[in-house]
Amino acid sequence: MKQLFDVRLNTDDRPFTQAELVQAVREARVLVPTITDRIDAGVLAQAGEELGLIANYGNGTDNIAVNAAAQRKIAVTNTPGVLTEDTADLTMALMLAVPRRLREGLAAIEDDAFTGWRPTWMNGRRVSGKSLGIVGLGRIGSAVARRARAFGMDVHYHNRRPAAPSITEALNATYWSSLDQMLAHMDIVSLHCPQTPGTFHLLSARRLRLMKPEAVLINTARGEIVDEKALIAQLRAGELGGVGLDVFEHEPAVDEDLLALQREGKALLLPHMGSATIEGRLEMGEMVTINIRTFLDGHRPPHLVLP
Ligand code: 8YV
Repeated sequence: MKQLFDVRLNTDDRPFTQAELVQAVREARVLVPTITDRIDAGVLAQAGEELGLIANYGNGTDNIAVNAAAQRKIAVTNTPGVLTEDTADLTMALMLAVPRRLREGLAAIEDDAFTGWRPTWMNGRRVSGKSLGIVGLGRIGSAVARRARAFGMDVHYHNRRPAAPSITEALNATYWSSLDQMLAHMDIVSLHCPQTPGTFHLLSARRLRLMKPEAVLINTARGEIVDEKALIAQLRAGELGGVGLDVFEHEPAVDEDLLALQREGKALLLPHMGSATIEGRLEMGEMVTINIRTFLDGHRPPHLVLP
């Protein structure tokens, strides 16, 4: 970017304050935020005449008021595709680690508590032969489904509309038009929908209670999709088998109760690292650069996000 544009970089590896963001949108022609930068309608209202593009370094654009940007004729782009496989890999890691009690196993080694093999020692739950319910069979959901098939799981999914047969046939995926019905029948549920006003607390207290008591929930999408307090209550009551979370409702804050549940082996928590690979970050940067270059050259950027 330094070679191509006149850039001002945030080199501190800490998010801008809202005041610093306002300063940036007043002066810049292109803004490159990450998920930690909240470009809300208030920030956009203070944007200078020059600001024409918000080139998000990330796939999800829930950190940006896309409608407000469109009203001000500011284009928004994202980085789809390049973090799909990495996020699916990390989802799979959680999907194996939670039922097979990886964290407890590690803790046993670290605490010098391994005194010898026992037939009842560290018994978890098998994943092969189990039904996996994917909420949101998009790019990442499909990549998770492909992996899950290789691990012998039966793939089910809920979308607002059935996905194309070209996607679902190879996965042998069963469509559930009712999320409630699907939740009630799954052994493992994995969330892959975007965060929108419509998916806020999609997994509400009522829906969480529909899940089987031994079921496992995996969330590598967005924390706000799950009612975290209700999830904690459900786990506490022993009415859910376990949870693997890479995202949190009040990120970066991690609820104390979740940490306690992790110590008890009912939760496995990671710090939003689903897409964190060197390769992925470089490809995201290249995609951002292409979006900016095309925009500045007067073309339609390839990864426009529509309101
Ligand atoms: C990104 C993500 O790294 O792209 C997304 O939607 O959730 C992350 O994995 C982050 O958004 C960077 O801005």
